[in-house]
Amino acid sequence: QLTLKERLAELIPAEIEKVKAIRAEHGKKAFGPVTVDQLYGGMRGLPALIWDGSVLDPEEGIRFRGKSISECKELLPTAPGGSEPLPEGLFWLLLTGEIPSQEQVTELSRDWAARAEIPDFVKEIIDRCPPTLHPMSQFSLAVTALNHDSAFAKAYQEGVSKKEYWGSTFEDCMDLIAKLPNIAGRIFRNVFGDGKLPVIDPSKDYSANLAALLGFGDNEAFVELLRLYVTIHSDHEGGNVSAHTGKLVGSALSDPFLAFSASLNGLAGPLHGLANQEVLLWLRKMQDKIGENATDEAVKEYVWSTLKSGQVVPGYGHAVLRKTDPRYTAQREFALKHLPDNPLFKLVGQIYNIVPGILLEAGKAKNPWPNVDAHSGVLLTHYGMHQMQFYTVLFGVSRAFGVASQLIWDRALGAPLERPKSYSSEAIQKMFKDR
Ligand code: NMX
Ligand code: MLT
Repeated sequence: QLTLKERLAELIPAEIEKVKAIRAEHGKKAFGPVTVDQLYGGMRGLPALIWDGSVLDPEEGIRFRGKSISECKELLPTAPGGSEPLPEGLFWLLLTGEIPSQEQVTELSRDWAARAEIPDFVKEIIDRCPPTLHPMSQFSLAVTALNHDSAFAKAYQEGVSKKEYWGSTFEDCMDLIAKLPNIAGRIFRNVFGDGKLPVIDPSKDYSANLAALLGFGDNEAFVELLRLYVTIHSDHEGGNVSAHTGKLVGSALSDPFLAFSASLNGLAGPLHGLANQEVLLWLRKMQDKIGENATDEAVKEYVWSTLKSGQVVPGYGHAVLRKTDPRYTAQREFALKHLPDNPLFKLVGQIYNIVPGILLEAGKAKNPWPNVDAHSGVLLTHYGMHQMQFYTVLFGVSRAFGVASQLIWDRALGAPLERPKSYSSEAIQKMFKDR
């Protein structure tokens, strides 16, 4: 059985030829006009990036290498006795477009466990952060510091040929993913707990080790949740803030640690990954204000008060999606199976029946339906992870899978420095003066 790196090495030459052929045949063809509104409007819908791991359809949601979440759940290997997909398999799929065997996935778990240790100075950096520093800032600091041992940065300094960039990028990406559980576990322990951290167990899969480092190793349902969580949060095509940032920074040949720490800084924003923290805070505030088991009328009033005070309803809306996020649905299915009577889960369901109507009536949001963040916190808190400020760290661990996959392909395909053109408002006025 081939290792992931061996399989990639086989796939790369044909992919380089494929891209050459696409460019030769279609390189000068236009997607259509670019409007001034797109420049002012956050580039919505602007075709600007190549991203192979996943594509997002506004109606249907995400497909990883052409496979929907349900198909991934059906096809990807699971843990013995488990039913959720192993993120190891998803990583293989993102990189190769192929479904790995059980042995290949087990080998990946072992490889990541072997690479999991973090340098002492990185431990010290995390330990010296005040517990009041947001876990996402600590996360980003630690990932940046991993650049100390970057194989790509070293190879580049030694004058490696462009054709060989992908090999050391692959090693860095594997190291990056492998070290995230130890970083996340250390931040969690320092900020919210105490005691010793367990060591990574090479006989366990990635999510089982991550759960153990967070203090939930004995809870098999939580481990299953993490398998699903990491899988569905891994990738959401290339234009979202964290993915695009990682690709952009990587295009300067900054190594994967520098590129991914930049992704994390984007993910830490409340309109992006921090929304999972914001959702739970909002739900708790709602319960404080109107009590548990509140009537629909009271919930409606609370939602309106959020909007009227100029805030967004966290967990609702999306820049691309125009229907309920299938990642929300996947988490709902998990909840129906494992925690159907949880009061907060019931509240999330109640809100689902109320918020879209209100957002439509308010008339601004283009998509009134829930996104992934509307559901994730409820599942985590059900199992005892009440520390909302940590939630986005778990999103970050997951997002590394998608960003890393594309960084490897970008270096394999010789993706150039990203450098789009910007315009001043004055230049736009001049340009369209008589048109
Ligand atoms: N609550 C209130 N207003 C909203 C919401 C919402 N959930 N969603 C969109 N709007 C408003 C938006 O603020 C904008 O207002 P204005 O014209 O005053 O600037 C207007 O509706 C049009 O926005 P859209 O074009 O629908 O959305 P856009 O593509 O600009 O932004 C989000 C997408 C996701 C940033 C936006 O829907 C939002 O702020 N949602 C709440 C935060 C959230 O859940 N973010 C997580 C997204 C998923 N993730 O993990 O990254
Ligand atoms: C994501 O997973 O990155 C979010 O849904 C945001 C996006 O796709 O823009």
